[in-house]
Amino acid sequence: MFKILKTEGRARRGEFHTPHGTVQTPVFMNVGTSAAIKGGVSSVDLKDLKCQVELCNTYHLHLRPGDGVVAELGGLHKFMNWDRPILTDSGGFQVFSLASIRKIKEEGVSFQSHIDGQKIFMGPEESMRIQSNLASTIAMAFDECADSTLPKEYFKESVARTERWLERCKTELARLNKTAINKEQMLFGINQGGVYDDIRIENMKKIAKLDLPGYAIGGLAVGETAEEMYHILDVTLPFAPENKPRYLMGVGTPTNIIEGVARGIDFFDCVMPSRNARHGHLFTSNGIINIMNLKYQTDTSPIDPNCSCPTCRNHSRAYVRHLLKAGEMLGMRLAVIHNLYFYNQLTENIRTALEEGRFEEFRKIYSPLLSKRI
Ligand code: PRF
Ligand code: ZN
Repeated sequence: MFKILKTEGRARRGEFHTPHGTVQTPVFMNVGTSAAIKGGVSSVDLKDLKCQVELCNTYHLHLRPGDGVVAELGGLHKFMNWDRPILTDSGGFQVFSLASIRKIKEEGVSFQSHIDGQKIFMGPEESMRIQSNLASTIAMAFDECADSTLPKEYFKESVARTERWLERCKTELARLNKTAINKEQMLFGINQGGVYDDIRIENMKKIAKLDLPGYAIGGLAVGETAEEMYHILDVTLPFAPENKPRYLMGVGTPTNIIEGVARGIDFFDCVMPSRNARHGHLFTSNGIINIMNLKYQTDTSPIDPNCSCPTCRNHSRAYVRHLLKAGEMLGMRLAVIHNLYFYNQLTENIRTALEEGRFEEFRKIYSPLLSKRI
């Protein structure tokens, strides 16, 4: 299902074949938490933004509108009118970051909804049932993304439990797939272990044996330094199956993406392009600009003269700045469109560089440049 077309050092240029079409990797997945990209960007817009995969969240869609409702409507693809691959995150991370947690037990996690406070229980089986109802292309394993400042003893216990949860996810999804909307739904495992090399490596060795269609690295970009994150990738990825895609969850800046690719990562996702856009932080080929800055008030040039996105093709910095300042919905939409296009274009440029054997050269120029505030 995953075909590596070319490599350069540890970096890979690949193709991931799914029932919803082929994904060209390295790829950036666009985050549509509640089946919507924040900033008023529709699934129709996403095609103009070169988006290949949309990511949705189990936790949010379970609370609203309810995965039963989505199943009744034929699954997420029909619901959103998006025919390309969809990846659903398992709820693990969102439960730990958004809900107020009551208790983590062997069976799963009890917590209170961040919307109305109702008491909910989610474990591996519940997460798989919800994701099966959502009928995404790729379901993520139910994991615990523990706080990286917790002691090693805690991680040992937590990772062992997440390993047992992964086996339960695999069993439950295989059972559900027999009668599901999407009978070919895939399960990706998630590596955890904080910043502890030995826990990360042992965990990766163990989960690699389950022969899943893909593997994610979770629990990073949660407060550790970029150097610590790169180090974990350096030591852990050699134990991930070579012929399966690797996904670095919730990462990151353009620099993090280039450095992740250099270490063998194939999939990325991050809220950064949409979140930053809403605050006027816009990515360009020279670094990050703050469009709210007074110097852009009468600037008639596009956000990035090298960008071919619908915003840059049609509107000036001065106009986008005015809209954001005035709190117009359109400002947010135009800014998000630009930033998402930038991320999708970045990964396309990385793919081209890999194809042409000049990724290291690309990395040298752009890794220090693209995440700098200018
Ligand atoms: N686990 C899951 N989703 C995630 C993460 C994780 O560790 C992260 C960590 N950066 C982002 N999204 N299930
Ligand atoms: Zn643009």
